Amino acid sequence: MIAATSLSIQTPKHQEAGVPVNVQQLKQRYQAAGQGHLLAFYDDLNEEEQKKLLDQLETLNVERVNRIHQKATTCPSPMLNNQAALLAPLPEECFDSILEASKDKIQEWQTIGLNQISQNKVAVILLAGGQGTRLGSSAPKGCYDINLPSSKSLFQIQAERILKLQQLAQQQPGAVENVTIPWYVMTSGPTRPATVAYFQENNYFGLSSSNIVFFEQGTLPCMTFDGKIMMESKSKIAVAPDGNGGVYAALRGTGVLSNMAERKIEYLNAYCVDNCLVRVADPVFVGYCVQKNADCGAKVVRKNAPDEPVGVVCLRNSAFSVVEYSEIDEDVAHAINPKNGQLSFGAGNIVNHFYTLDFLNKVESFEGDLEYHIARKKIKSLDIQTGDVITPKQVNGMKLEMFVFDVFPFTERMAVFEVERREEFSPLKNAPGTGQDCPETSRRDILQQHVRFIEAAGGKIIIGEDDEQSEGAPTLEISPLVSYSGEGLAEIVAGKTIKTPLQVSSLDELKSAVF
Ligand code: UD2
Repeated sequence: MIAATSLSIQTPKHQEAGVPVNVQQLKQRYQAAGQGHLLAFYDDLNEEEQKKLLDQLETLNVERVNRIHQKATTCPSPMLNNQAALLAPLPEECFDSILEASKDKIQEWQTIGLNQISQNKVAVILLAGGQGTRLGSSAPKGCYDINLPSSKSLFQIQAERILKLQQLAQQQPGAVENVTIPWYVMTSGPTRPATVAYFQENNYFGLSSSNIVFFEQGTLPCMTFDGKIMMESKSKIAVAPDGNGGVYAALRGTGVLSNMAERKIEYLNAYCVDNCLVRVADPVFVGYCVQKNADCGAKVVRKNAPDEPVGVVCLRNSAFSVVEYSEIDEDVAHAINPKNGQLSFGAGNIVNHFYTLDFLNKVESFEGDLEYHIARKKIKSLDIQTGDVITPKQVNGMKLEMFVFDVFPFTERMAVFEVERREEFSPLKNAPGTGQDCPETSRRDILQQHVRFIEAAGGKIIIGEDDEQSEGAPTLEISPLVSYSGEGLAEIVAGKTIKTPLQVSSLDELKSAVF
């Protein structure tokens, strides 16, 4: 088994050359940058700790960090100015909705997408660097078992959807010999080891490991509100992943963009790891964006409440933007369109984006204009006065992060595609038992979808007396290896009946289950 490729941000030249760091120069540089406190305990450290700290300080661009902090904490740039006056809902003509599209139109988009996949022009970027803090799990979110009858994790479900989609595209007329959808998995420092190990332990879920590339996003120092870089210990700067918007620098810095170019990839689908219903590399979405000649695309669902924790896709200063739920003004979130009584700002972002590779290559040219968002956090850190590590009870600092959708104002042709919530969006954000966006709602939404798959294919469901129907959903699980989005079932189930509980892992199993 060829190991999957693992790409990391290239280390600075001097470290490769083993050139010793000039401590005095470094001290002067950090004092000049107002961050001299980072070396306050240098003389207390042993040799190994001193080297670890110096490597961090040498690698860190402290002047850039100061600029970022300065920019993020002074008057917000227009890009982050969420004043209602600057915002406008998406004009009707700016997006299409699968809810209003004809079957023929959807079929047309799907065929365009499947054709692109059949020519090996489509790849996937999985944003998997987030830590499942709210979920209460220390493992990477993709490893999470939402308690399906199969006990499949989110990573496995997504891998099997890729496998099935490769097979569907392989059947397209003129398909290349070995249709593959390369899977670029972005991790952060904290999620990388466990993610790579999980894929290896599971033999890449049946995918060819040569088409799986792990790459790591960057980090940024945690900072106090007055701009001091925080320390985790006397020899270590406190850092945090730089947000899912770190994907662009990571794609470039780790060589992933070159890897995509070598594979002649033209279109990318980037998605959020924690959405159990995600249609990975969705041919309908890809086809829609390709037909619109879009350079960027975003899937949205209708917000179900003003305070739903999703960003809203809208116009800010007449440019496509997303206003994050943590930054939206109350009056904007609650604004109602008098024409239809719906939320004016109701296009909910679901972190499912389309890009052309050309556009991703252009991001570097405007990257300096991208903003950092401030997340106010309680950060375990070193008290510089006493040298003790403190676990704060109050918010005591900030993490600076970039948001993946902050490139949208720079697009030339943005496509926004509304999809059906119950078919495509059920995020896993909260711990078990919370009742919303939690493992139970994820399980319920997948099982209810599989019941709809069978009924749409002309089958009938009988709920068996021993089906506990937890979360109110009949226990019917259909593996993605059997069907990607409900296709290919009619010839087996039309006019037939299925009794739950049932877990279907192959078409043969489905054939033997119907009566
Ligand atoms: C995200 C969206 C929000 C809405 C919501 C729906 C952003 C910035 N916000 O909010 O608009 O769509 O999801 O579920 O996208 N991630 C990384 N590296 C990081 C941080 C996050 O890869 O440093 C990944 C994370 O693994 C996940 C995705 O980005 O796949 C979204 O991250 P989140 O779940 O922390 O974002 P959330 O729920 O605050």
